[in-house]
Amino acid sequence: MTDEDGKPRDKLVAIKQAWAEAGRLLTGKPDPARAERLPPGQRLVTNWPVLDLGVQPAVSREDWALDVDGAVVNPLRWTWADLMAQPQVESVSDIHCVTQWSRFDNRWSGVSTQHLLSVAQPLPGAAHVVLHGYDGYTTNVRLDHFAGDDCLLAHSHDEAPISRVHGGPVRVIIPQWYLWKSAKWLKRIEIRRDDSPGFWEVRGYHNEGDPWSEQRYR
Ligand SMILES: Nc1nc2c(c(=O)[nH]1)N[C@H]1C(S)=C(S)[C@@H](COP(=O)(O)O)O[C@H]1N2
Ligand SMILES: [Mo]
Repeated sequence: MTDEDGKPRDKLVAIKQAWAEAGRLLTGKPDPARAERLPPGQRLVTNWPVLDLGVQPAVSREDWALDVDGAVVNPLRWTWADLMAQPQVESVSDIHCVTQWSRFDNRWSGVSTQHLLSVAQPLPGAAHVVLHGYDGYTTNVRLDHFAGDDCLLAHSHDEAPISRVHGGPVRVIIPQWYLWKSAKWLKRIEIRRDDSPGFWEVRGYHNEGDPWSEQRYR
């Protein structure tokens, strides 16, 4: 394939190839509801769009700290060194953004939310989480969803430090939901008994955000 200039349309080819590879997984997925790897209404991209509120805080590793507070036995503050001293995990997952792009096979490394919760120890009755970014962004997620197997506090993407525009030094990754739940520039994790809708959730977005059932808007 060529464009008007007669050059190969590398990008289009790569996208189509990725589509074909996704199709190849049709028989490999145990869950018939997940036979398609691309959720309804999504299109596959091979770049990585940047979305935020227009503020991209510059937080160095030295200045970064994470507070975990609220309904926990052990409120804590982790510096960068503290985070790196925790057990590290890797997890590969797909990104689905509510603005209709999806990106396959993102390799994240960092600390699992399950480990974080084992240290902080939510109190009986704790059921909700609010994630706070250095830019003032917030998003809410149910505690049991936040504790999903593939959820993590990520510092690296495809073996490189997460860049500032994508939420470095540390962002949350919750693969199960649309990407707006994956707070960038993570500053604070607030564990709560009651729910408290975040920035987009109070502006008409769904309280959960399952891409497979298109939980885009409330
Ligand atoms: N702190 C913070 N986290 C955020 C946002 C934001 O504005 N601030 N935007 C959310 C939205 S709406 C999306 S789609 C994703 C975009 O992540 P990306 O820029 O790495 O693609 O980040 C989410 N996390
Ligand atoms: Mo978004």
